[in-house]
Amino acid sequence: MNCLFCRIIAGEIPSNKVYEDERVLAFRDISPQAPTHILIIPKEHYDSVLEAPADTVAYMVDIAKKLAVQEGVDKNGFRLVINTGDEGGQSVKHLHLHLIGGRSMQWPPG
Ligand code: DGP
Repeated sequence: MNCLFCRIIAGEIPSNKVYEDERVLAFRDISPQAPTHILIIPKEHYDSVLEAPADTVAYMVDIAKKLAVQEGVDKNGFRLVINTGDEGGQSVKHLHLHLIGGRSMQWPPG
């Protein structure tokens, strides 16, 4: 298995888990861009959002909303990001949703 996030799901690589169920795993980003920076990933491998069924993406967003409340960033606001492809800045080719919050953010991003 050469997918980094599949190896995290399998427990071969440690992660700081914040949520897990039969469909998704959520863990803290190794290089946090804000006080809250969590990655929500499907347990089934999809290279990117382009390959994933809509219900999988919707489920990931639903979990992200719950984690935003759990993290206490729902009141002040947060950002959900799915980087896709090379120009989209996707470095890990396993679909992941970034939940980023806890500081003020500008738009557009750099
Ligand atoms: P992206 O650039 O959208 O593909 O985001 C990939 C993110 O994955 C990036 O913010 C850093 C994070 N990351 C990379 N390797 C690891 C790892 O081994 N553990 C954790 N927790 N996060 C990782």
